[in-house]
Amino acid sequence: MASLPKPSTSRNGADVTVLLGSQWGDEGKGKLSDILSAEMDVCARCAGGNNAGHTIVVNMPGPDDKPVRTKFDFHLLPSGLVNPKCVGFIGSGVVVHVPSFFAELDALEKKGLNCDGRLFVSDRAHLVFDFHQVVDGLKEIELGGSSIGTTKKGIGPAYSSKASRSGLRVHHLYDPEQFAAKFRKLVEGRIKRYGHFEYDTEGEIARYKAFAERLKPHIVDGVTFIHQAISDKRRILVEGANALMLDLDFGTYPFVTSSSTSIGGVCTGLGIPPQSIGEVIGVAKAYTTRVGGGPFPTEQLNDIGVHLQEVGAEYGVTTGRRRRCGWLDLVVLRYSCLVNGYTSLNLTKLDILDGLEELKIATSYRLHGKDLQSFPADLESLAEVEVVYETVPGWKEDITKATSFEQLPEKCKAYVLRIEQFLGVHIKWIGVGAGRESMIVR
Ligand code: 2SA
Ligand code: GDP
Ligand code: MG
Repeated sequence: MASLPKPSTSRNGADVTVLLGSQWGDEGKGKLSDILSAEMDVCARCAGGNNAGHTIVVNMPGPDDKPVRTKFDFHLLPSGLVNPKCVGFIGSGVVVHVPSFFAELDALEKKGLNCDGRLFVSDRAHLVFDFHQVVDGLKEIELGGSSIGTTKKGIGPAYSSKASRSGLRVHHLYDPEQFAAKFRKLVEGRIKRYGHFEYDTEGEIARYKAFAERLKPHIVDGVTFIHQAISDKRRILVEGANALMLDLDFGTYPFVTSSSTSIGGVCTGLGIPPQSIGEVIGVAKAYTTRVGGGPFPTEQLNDIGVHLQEVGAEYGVTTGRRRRCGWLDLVVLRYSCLVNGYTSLNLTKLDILDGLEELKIATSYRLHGKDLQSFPADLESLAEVEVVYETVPGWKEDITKATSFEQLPEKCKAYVLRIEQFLGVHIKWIGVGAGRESMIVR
């Protein structure tokens, strides 16, 4: 791999670099987050919870100092923690399931990653409880055929508690009486709404008393923490979870997650002003995938879809679900660029297209014989659009060993340049394999 430059100079001299998913998630954000975090002091999460799944493949020192290929799956914790000098921060906009927090932390430590003194959680972050996960499942059953296809991690119900102003935040753990009273009320409310479900309310209250002690060293005033880091000129990477098309406002509602996964969520989820943000990097897969329900205009329910799914190993990192697959959709990406204002892009999994005879790229949508001028809000329209494709030749060569753009086959370069030209955003990184070393920097 060519040596990585520091993230390029930002638009306004600001130091916070943001990395966001530009499609429906699983673009490979974790991998770039890991690479950039080698140069960062802090890697922060601002939205979502342990619904996210980021896989990172790195060489860890093994016995006799021989490198051992190691796979890390991150869900709630920031992926940057793979780098021993990087501090992880879970911001106020994240919803935290404390048992999963510790399970993930323990799993990392088992694989040789010591996170002592370098993982912090905002006291304003909301808590996800097991009853939220039960309710997530019950809501999906209630929706029947039109279910969202959630991860059942309780994300929607936890953000509902937050929005309805009855949620519990991390700081509530340290006022046991208030915590117990609010907790009982919350559970009662859910039982009233969804009918009786088995739940050991008092047992949970006791369990959280113990969790509170163990969590204490990790808790900080989230606003002070991040502003101190900014004024100390720390290099900060914000790692987006999920993606623009799953954003509560700008995604394919209601087939979305329940947080702001777009650029706005960075400010609201960390408590920082927009002028502190410099680079905004969009991560885009060279084709498209989606987990869960909802319209997907370029989906390929045929051999191509199966090929992408199998060669790309497209399975959910959190739930193991098969991901739906289709051609690259530039209508989605243009909309994504508009909302998030990417300053550069990382095109990932280009190697998965190796060997395909020809490739299709969606360049516009038509509805009832007319070109659509923008991405439709209405899902019924989205489900009906006719996709206009450009067909380009594929390449036969294996690109997984390429270390520079120049080494890529001509047809592969043309594919990258067509995307760049259409979107008008520089493709600075190109992923050609799962490992940390398989990243071309332009
Ligand atoms: P939720 O659980 O309420 O956030 O689900 C709502 C929708 O958001 C989608 N969603 C995701 N899409 C892609 N990847 C996600 N993370 C995991 C991964 C997914 C997995 O990295 O593979 O393991 O299944 C993720 N998390 C939420 C979800 O599919 C719903 O469409
Ligand atoms: P995230 O949620 O955006 O972090 O992405 P996921 O980790 O859920 O899914 C991306 C998958 O693709 C992971 O298994 C990565 O190891 C893998 N991956 C990332 N970039 C590349 C790439 O350029 N090529 C290949 N072959 N795999 C990649
Ligand atoms: Mg993922």
